[in-house]
Amino acid sequence: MKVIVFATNNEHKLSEVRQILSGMFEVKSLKEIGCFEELPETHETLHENAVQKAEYVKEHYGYDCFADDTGLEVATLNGKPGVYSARYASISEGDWKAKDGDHDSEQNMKKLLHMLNGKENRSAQFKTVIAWLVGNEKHLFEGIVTGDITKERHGAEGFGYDPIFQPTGYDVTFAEMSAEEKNSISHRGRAIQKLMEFLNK
Ligand code: ITT
Repeated sequence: MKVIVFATNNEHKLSEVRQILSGMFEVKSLKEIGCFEELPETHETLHENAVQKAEYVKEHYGYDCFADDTGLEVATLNGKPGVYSARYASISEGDWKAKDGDHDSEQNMKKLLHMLNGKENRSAQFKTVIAWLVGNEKHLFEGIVTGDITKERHGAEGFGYDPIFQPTGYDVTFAEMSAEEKNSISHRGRAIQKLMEFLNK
């Protein structure tokens, strides 16, 4: 089986992507190649950040690899938190006072529910951009799923903002779905689907 490195420090993403690509690729984690550092993610777009993470691993560790950058874009907040989704709660805004630390999903959801308090329009979309760096080639794949931000958390599956994201056409959140069900319709699942169509050409 072909070996590919997934340039992520997010264990949840790793297990989702391993499940989707199982039987096709052996997906190695950063730990498995001896990379224990935070990857740089300094740009203003998902595309640039995905490329930056994958290029960093390819340049420093020499493996073919891919990276995923994901954002939750909320219509009434002009697309925020978007590229800042991982550290949304650590940004002061309106009467929200910054909390310490990145990647605190509980605080990130708390802030988002706070920012949407009293708003009628709760529509949002998850967007994933995958940067695929193999040999000398670089390819980008994008996946989107639309939905609504619920008023309260529901469910315990998944990760990140899943307990407050209800995809269009469903009456449950991502956190109330099995991993397989989420993968079959999610932003990440769709981006990987496009990647697989490309690979099968
Ligand atoms: P890497 O950069 O190491 O891949 P990360 O967790 O920093 O991991 P992102 O910057 O892409 O990844 O993620 C942005 C935020 O969006 C982060 O807080 C995640 O928890 C959240 N997120 C990403 N994918 C998600 C999903 O499928 N469901 C819910 N939340 C998600």
